[in-house]
Amino acid sequence: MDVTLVAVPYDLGREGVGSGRGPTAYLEGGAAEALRAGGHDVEVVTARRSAAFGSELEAVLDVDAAVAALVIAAIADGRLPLVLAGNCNVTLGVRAGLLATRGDSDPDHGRLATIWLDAHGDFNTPKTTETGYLDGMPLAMLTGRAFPEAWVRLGGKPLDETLTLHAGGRDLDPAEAGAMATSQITVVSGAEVRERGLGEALAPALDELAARAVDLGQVATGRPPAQLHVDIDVLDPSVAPAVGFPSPGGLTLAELLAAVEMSGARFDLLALSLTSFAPESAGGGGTLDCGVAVLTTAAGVASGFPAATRR
Ligand SMILES: [Mn+2]
Repeated sequence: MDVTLVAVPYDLGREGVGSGRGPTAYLEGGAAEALRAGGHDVEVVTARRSAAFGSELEAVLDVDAAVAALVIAAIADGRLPLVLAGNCNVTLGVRAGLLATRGDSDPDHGRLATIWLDAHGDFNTPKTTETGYLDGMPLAMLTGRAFPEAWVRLGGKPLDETLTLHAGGRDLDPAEAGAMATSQITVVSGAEVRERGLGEALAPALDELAARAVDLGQVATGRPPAQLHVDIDVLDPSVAPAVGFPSPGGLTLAELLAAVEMSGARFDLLALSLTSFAPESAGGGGTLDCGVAVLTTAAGVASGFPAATRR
């Protein structure tokens, strides 16, 4: 598989601070080399904000527009975009890029599903947030509930909630949790994973999501397309502690890699966004290794190699 690593060294539009250092740390820690060792051709590009920092929202969307352009270029070259980002808002830019490569008349345009693995809901809106923290809202932005003007700025359109799966969540604000529970998003909570095991909890939810995506396409051939979002804080802090908002009760690394493989078995994975690694926090090295394992696993399943034959 030809892979483009898209580095997005920003934390809410601010360059090289906090989790904005994560992408560079992955690259300096051997992410490209690990992918090459797996047989992939790797190019590395970096997203850059085009204008001076104004408001946080404008800076985020500026970065997302740059990400979209790099995703479009990667897809045009037949490459898989693996996006390393400080925070989760970057997934809007990935979606905008993917949609732009397809065009409004393509039936796949409407059935691009999103699988979102995250300790947090990321589903706050300006009305439900208790802190105003913008990166508590990216899934709500993706689905058009928060700052719908983002889709005017980026092009494309919001994600259909029925094509959205959120898994591994365990740290949601009360109003945010209520909004997610009454939404049409398929939710597999971290508690469900703990109680039932990952396979039992996630497989039927992924099956349903894939069936809905196929139904929405006019031609139900092949696997439906999806973008995969992995906030590395979906892992338990005992495994990946170097994140901004660690939350206990998370996945093991084996469970996360299995979730990536289960997603790849049911969907044509078009892009990955990997977020929230804060390398200067304690435990940075172990967290880095986890993220690199996510990258190599995602590239492997997107290549269609069965897990058993990958090295
Ligand atoms: Mn997140």
